[in-house]
Amino acid sequence: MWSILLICIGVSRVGGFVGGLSKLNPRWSNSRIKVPSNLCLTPDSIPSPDSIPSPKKKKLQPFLRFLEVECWKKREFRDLEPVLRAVMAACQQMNRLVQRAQTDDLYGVADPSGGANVQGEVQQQLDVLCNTIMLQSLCGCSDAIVAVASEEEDLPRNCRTDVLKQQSMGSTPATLKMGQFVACFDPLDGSKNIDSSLPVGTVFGIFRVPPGTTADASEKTFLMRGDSCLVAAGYCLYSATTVLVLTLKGSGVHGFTLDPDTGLFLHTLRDIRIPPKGHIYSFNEAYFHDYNHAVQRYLNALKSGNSATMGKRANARYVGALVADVHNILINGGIYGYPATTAHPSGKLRLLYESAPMALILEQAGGAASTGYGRLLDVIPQSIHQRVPTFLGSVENIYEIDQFHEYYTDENDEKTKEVQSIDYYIQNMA
Ligand code: AFP
Repeated sequence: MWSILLICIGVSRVGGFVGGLSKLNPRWSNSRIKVPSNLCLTPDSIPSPDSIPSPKKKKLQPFLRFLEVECWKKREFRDLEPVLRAVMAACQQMNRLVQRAQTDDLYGVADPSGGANVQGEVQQQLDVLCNTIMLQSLCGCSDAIVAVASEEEDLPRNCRTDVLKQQSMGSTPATLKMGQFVACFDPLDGSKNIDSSLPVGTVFGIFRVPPGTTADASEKTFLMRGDSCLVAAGYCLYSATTVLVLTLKGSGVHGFTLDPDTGLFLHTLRDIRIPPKGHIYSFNEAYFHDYNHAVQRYLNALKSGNSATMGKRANARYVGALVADVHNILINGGIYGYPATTAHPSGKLRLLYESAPMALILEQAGGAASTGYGRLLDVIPQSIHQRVPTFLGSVENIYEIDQFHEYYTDENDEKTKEVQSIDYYIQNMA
């Protein structure tokens, strides 16, 4: 009884608040979503979902139509159209899995006896499920992708003979078109976040083997420089909304939000351009004392208001899932960093299926990606699971972190260069 009374009082206050707002702003009184006059809910008075007016839908282009047009415009992407369609369908499936993880008891470790992936990280049930979905979607729809490498797999896998388990055809008949692409992916990045209902994501990159090279599932095939060979990259963020972000090199970066009513990915973010500088920094500061002096100095500059790009407005954000943190930076500007630490001298992020795809997306959106010592997409991988120190973000923020690396070394915490000191830079960059 008391609780019903309290709810009524609370609701009448909310009603009063909304009423007050409508006086301030006529949009509230004209809103299509009316606040019911009797909000003191009893089971009988709860409106059925059908009686709640649905907001007007925007006219947005579906992902598949966008893809059709883009792949028609650029011949070099035509073979990728079925692949990217399948990736979109995979994202829809994985989104459902993520949403159902807790109710359907899908979360938790895959192998309670301690099974870890090749990185030594404990695999979650969802990692394994999403890995299978991505393998099938990249390999199952066409011959374009010859082989795939995943965070969850020790070695690359041949699409035809290993993933689809088709008979090896021996020497390839002349009529059979051989694919020119290989794909790398992290099926469920940040999967530890699932337990606490925080965002997670999927990252993928598609590489075209250089002319004259035959793609196969050998590790050697995958050791390509991102700058010349990474032709498409994307991620899907499962968060407050589910967003698929895609770049086909040279065609900009586009975002598609999953419409929960229709199940379609719709073109909500057209030609995303990252601001030239931003005020958000996204680092795991718990490792501060394990970072090199350049990064420590940089973080101190941000916090003390001495950053050329952020001034006194630096703002920290860290979710602990690369996709979520980088998406935030892509939309609002700033810098994401996973630097080298004493425990991980090359950082934690994997070049081929985390850092390089994100670097391509950032660059195509007008941003930058660096290792602190040079452009990230120039790094030539030595192994498929290679890690790399990673800084992604707005051009000016990335330039600034690179400057700190140039001026401060670990051996000598003093400036190593006298010309253009960091103070000079701070004065001249703004
Ligand atoms: P998991 O996929 O193992 O959860 O790792 C996620 C991740 O690779 C990346 O998404 C995060 O940015 C980063 O690790 C977080 O690592 P820290 O917990 O060390 O900050």
